[in-house]
Amino acid sequence: MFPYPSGKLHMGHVRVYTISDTLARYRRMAGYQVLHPMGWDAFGLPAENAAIERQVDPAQWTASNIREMREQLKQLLTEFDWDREVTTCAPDYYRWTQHLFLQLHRAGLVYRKEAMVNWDPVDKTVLANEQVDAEGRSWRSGAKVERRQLRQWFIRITDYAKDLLDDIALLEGWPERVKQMQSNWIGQSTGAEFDFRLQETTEYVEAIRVFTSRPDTLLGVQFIAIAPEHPLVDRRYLPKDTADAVLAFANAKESLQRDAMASKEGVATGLHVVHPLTGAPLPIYVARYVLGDYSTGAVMGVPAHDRRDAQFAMENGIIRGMHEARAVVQPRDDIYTGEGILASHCGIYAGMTSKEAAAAIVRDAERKSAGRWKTQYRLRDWLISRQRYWGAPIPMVHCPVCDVVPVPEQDLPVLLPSADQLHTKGASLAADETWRHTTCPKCNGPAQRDTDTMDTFVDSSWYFLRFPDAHNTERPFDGDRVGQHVPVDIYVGGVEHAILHLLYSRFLTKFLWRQGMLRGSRLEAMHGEPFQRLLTQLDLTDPARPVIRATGQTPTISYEKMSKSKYNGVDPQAVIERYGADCTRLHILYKAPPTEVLEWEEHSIVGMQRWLLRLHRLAGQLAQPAPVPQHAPMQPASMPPTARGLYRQVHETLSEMTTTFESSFVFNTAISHLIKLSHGLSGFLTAMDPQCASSMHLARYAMGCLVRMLAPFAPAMGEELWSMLDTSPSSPATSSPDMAATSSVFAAGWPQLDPSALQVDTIMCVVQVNGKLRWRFSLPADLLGNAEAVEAQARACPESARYLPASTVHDATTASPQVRRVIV
Ligand code: ANZ
Ligand code: ZN
Repeated sequence: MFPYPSGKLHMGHVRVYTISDTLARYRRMAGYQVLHPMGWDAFGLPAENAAIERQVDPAQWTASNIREMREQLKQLLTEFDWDREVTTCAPDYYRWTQHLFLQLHRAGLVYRKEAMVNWDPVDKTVLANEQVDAEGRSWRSGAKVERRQLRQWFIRITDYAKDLLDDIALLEGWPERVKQMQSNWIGQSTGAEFDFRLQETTEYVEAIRVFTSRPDTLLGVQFIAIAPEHPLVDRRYLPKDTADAVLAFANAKESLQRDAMASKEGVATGLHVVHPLTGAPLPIYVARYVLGDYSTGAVMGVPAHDRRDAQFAMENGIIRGMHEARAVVQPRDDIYTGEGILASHCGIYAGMTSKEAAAAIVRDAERKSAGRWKTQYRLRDWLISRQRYWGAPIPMVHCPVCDVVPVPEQDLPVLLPSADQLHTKGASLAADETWRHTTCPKCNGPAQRDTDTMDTFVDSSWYFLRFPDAHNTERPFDGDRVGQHVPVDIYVGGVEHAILHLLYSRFLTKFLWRQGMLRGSRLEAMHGEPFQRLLTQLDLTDPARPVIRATGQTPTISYEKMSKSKYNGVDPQAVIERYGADCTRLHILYKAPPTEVLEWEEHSIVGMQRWLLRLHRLAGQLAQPAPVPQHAPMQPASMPPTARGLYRQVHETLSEMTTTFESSFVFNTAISHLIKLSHGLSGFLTAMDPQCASSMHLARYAMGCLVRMLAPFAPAMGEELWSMLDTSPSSPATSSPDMAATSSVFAAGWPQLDPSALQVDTIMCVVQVNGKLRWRFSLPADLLGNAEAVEAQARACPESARYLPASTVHDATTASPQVRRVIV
């Protein structure tokens, strides 16, 4: 995930980019072609605020931040494809963001609608929620912020709700938790909708539609509650004697703050609906607990079975008790939210179970065209308008004659005006009258540009698709070319993006794939999903707690969030300068697996530094004027036991490392295996005869493997040690990128695994009699799988006389490759 160019790398960045760099380096060593790109999520509010505070141009501020952070990433020894660098605030990028906006518009997925925003009446600008302080004042002008309805641009992501939900099943390489978060955010809810016809006829509104997850409770409806934003809340439709009070209630600022406390507040409209099945009249209330932007913005009030409805009904005197209001039989005169048997006063539905009743009720309502089954999603359409300067301008023109007209493709990009106005007139493009003024692309008459810019989530919803074709000047990318590269094999980033960024990227990629703008067989198989594997770093807002496996207890944990704000002086640059990039990289991966919280303990980085020094000494001991051996001196079977032990350890480590890089990503354990291997090698060196050529050969071979396994984590040390091992005059003493490729450890490739090294001679067997573990014995490995021979071996043990009289051996399954279980 590309970073926001705030100006300085923080430790969170260091972790993410060390992981991706380590993976990329491993893959390259293993023979893959790797596209490991980098870019900048460069539009957005912080740059604009910094610009206003410092009286600079946000473009310059951003560019200098990018320069600094690019340097820092290089100091971290990350190897990115800098020639594919993508910067979202560059016109040759945002031109394509605007192009994609127009594609969405053409496909009918963009529309304008009124929405509520924070309005600063002094600066005459819209404020983000973060710019309004606790007293509701503007951070900048200090003015009391107003809530205003403004026309805003939306993307109809809800059209994709079902696909976005269903296709989560295809995301096998994603963490379960992230998938759960995606699924909850989309929030599918199944139930029915019912239409309640208005009793008092109004010309415009005929019926109020509600969504309910409990159609079986339709017979218990006592009132209808609508949101303050509901279209019925309009002077034209309201009775004269209630209109003032209803409008005053609905327009009060508090009516938009929905919290639990507000649930009982409401006002009667004086209007009524007719129950679709019984014909009974029911009052309509405007209620604060009804959300204007969920489903239809209206609910059927069932006090006997819903707590909020009950609270509202009691408070507003709609019912006296629950008895007459219940639909489902309940044990006490109380609110009962479960399912049950329909109550005796429910006519033909009495006695049915909730399920049967729901089916019958929906069927009957359907016959009267007053109801139907309905699947509802919590997901809202994506509000992308920002009344801010530092973003991609929305490529639309407002003409008094032709209405809203898209900017023609050949006129893209709609460039941002200069930032001069920003310091004097406020942060919205609306302040720049010269820029605003334009001609209509349709009728050539005078017209106005749209002054909104796009949410930066639009910029970041497609940047990864630009990397494989970063210099395309004709299109955002070539659909076939990029279709070869997506889904992205591994996407590494913070879990704070687990919802919105991933959802928007999934949506946009699916859209492009469905439109035929992206084509590829893997994409086909993944239904246009953008990311095959997702590797997320835990954020401290995460409520999940680790559990100690052995005891099942929750450990006491202390941690500090590593963000810019709570950063406690851990400046990666200072750490890199002090300990070196290799040590910093190793340390950050060693301290915790990527999905867990990282606690920064600078003092423990010293241990890592010492280990690297020890490796340096080892390489010095093993230096010879000869190439680093690629193979062991002889077959493992003919090695003496200590040599064989070292050889096995090399390959066990190699096998662990490969699994780590390919699938588990548990880098801390991988690094501890490397450390153990270095201890094994030191021990072997101390014990071996320095004159023995084949021992020396093996030791150098082992060190060569160790160095190659270290290199993805610690690239500089990897190169250094590799060059030390071979001191022949023809080979360079040190390596640098422009030297012959063969001198680099990365060109040496990933070591080859020798499976025969992993073979073991004996296997530990446990004997379990009637569920009790009785004894262990060691079994010759070649008897594995031969149940009779295993049983014979078990019976030959002295313990068998006591525990295994004449019982039959039931099972001789393998519990693990190392432990054989004999169950009696
Ligand atoms: C009647 C009823 C009876 C309800 C009952 C629940 C229990 P989920 O499952 O989260 O989708 N509802 C519908 N639209 C609403 C809105 N705009 N604002 C607030 N509440 C709304 O929730 C669906 C339930 O939430 C609906 O089912 C409705 O209350 C309420 F025993 O209808 B129910
Ligand atoms: Zn026009």
